[in-house]
Amino acid sequence: MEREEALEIVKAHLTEHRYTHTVGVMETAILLAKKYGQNKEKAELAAIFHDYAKFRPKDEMKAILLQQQIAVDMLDYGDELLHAPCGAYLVKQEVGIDDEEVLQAIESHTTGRPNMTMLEKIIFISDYIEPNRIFPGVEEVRQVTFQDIDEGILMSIKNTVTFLMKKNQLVYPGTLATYNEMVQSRQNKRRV
Ligand code: DGI
Ligand code: FE
Ligand code: FE
Repeated sequence: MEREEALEIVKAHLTEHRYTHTVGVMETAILLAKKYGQNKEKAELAAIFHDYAKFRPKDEMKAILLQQQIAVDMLDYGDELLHAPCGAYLVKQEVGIDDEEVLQAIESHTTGRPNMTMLEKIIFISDYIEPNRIFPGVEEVRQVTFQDIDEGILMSIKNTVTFLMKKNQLVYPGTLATYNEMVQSRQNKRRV
């Protein structure tokens, strides 16, 4: 699918603000795909559709996850998580995207998952550092990500978990599983 067609499809599902964010994620994901030797078209497609389900009614998303038995463990950890697995399901059903690597990157874009592919890592961190994101510390994560993507992802997870804890919000265990696996793989790399 061409970029313009994909953008036009997703635009109808998003607010102006969220569309601007999506274009930022797309541009960042393409830069990171170049930097880390990944397929630019896949990165572009996953980025464009990563927040496809962001504005679906929560009840509709919960019903889909239960019916399809996808990511049901997320249902107890807050509605913000649901658009990621739901988005992967809906872009397959409604848009006809069937590239499993692309769908996986959409599915894991909010919480990550252990042993992410490089494409998943690129979408996960592009969502966090795209140019329209402005919060304390984001510039440092941007710089680090272009040196060492794993380090950038670890920084972003630490920030997110700290942010959730400060607000007494639940932390999805899968987010911590992502964190733990990345720390372990970094330790293993250093031991070699
Ligand atoms: O969809 P975006 O806003 O672009 O970004 P996102 O898909 O990373 O979603 C961010 C939201 O998800 C934000 O409100 C915090 C929430 N979130 C991220 N990780 C976790 C989480 N919420 C819970 N409960 N647990 C998590 O581990
Ligand atoms: Fe999202
Ligand atoms: Fe996003």
